Amino acid sequence: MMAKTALITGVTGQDGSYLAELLLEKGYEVHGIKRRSSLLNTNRIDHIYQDPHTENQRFQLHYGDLTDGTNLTRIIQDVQPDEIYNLGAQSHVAVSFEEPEYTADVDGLGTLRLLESIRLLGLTESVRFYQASTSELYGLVQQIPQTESTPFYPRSPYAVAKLYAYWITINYRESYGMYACNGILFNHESPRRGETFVTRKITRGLAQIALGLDPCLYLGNMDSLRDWGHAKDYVRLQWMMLQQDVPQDFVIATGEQYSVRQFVEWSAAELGITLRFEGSGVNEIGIVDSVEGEAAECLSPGDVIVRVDPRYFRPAEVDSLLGDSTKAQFLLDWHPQVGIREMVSEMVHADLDAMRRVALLKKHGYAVPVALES
Ligand code: NDP
Ligand code: GDR
Repeated sequence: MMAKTALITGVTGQDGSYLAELLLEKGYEVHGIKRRSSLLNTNRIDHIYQDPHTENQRFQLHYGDLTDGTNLTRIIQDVQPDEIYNLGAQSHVAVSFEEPEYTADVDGLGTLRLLESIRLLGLTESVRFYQASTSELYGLVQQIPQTESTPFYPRSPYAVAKLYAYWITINYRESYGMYACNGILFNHESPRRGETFVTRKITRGLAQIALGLDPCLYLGNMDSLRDWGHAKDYVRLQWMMLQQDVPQDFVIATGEQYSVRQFVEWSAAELGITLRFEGSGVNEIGIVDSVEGEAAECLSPGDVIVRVDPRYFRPAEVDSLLGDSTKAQFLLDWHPQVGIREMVSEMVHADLDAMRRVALLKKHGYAVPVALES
């Protein structure tokens, strides 16, 4: 059997990096699209980078952008992929309120550009297409838990753009018989999660506090409820979805829901800190109740280490998401393997290790890049 070829947009992101690893393990030739940036932006995939001068190179990067249709067409023509995973996006919900037009262009029209390139190149019968759809489509939730048939009610420019991408994917499937499908993925996290998403902001922020690098973590809506899974489990499903006889859309979730506050408590506990929350809304604070281990060198009972800052509130919030992935479990035999407490522990300890290195550099008088410190 010839090795398959995959093209991944968003290969430098959290999911793209795990998916590239998975496909390489499966023997694929993997091509990724990365954006040009003034500084290197490949740290999540540096460990699988292959020098272009090596023989039988199986991992290759191409400069590109989802806003540039001719570039996408050229890359698809050159690569002739069997599978395309469209993971690239302006993926931050809060940022989409600040950059709504750009978000629509990348997340909505970017998907159309890929599908249209496939069609114009005459590849509709040979290419399988995965679209990274999202639980944000449900927005103002109308049914709990959410399944493939729950009505959508997007609540942000990001979600509205992703709604267009969801439907244009189905439209190309129905109009041109393409193998194209949507994974409606609920929040998934990992040590590679972007630093400004709430889980990583919490694990990183608390690790800094535990080592005395920062006094306080500022958060937005503490009552928000999410269904958090592990990114590794979710990229496995992305691949499985393209290996079926018939293209279909699937919800991917754990079926468990917790608040942002609970995530903070569990993360603190991993660091030996027991937190007590007082007040509500903008006045809520997290106070150290007791502390043991390494964190006790920098913290004492009574210290306020979590505060709410309204600047992190969103113009319209998605208060509660809880997915039902029965269809994926039944038809694909997909089951999440990493539980939430295990994931919290993995993320906290990865950030603690990174922050210990920062603390060591500082202690010996070396300058620490702001990106590491803040
Ligand atoms: P990340 O934000 O970690 O990665 C996004 C990727 O898209 C990065 O590689 C980024 O490049 C790239 N990108 C951004 N803008 C463009 C552009 N204009 N052209 C080309 N590439 C671009 O997201 P995740 O890995 O977490 O998510 C992957 C996909 O899944 C996204 O589409 C996201 O919206 C969706 N999703 C994610 C969920 C989650 O919980 N993680 C849940 C449901 C859906 P760069 O590195 O240069 O910034
Ligand atoms: P989300 O993830 O918006 O669900 O989108 P995020 O982690 O940003 O927010 C989750 C919830 O936490 C609340 N929150 C905060 N969020 C951030 N970022 N920063 C804070 O300080 C903070 N305090 C509270 C938010 O209000 C929200 O309710 C993610 C992205 O990966 C999307 O691309 C993806 O489609 C969805 O998950 C499913």
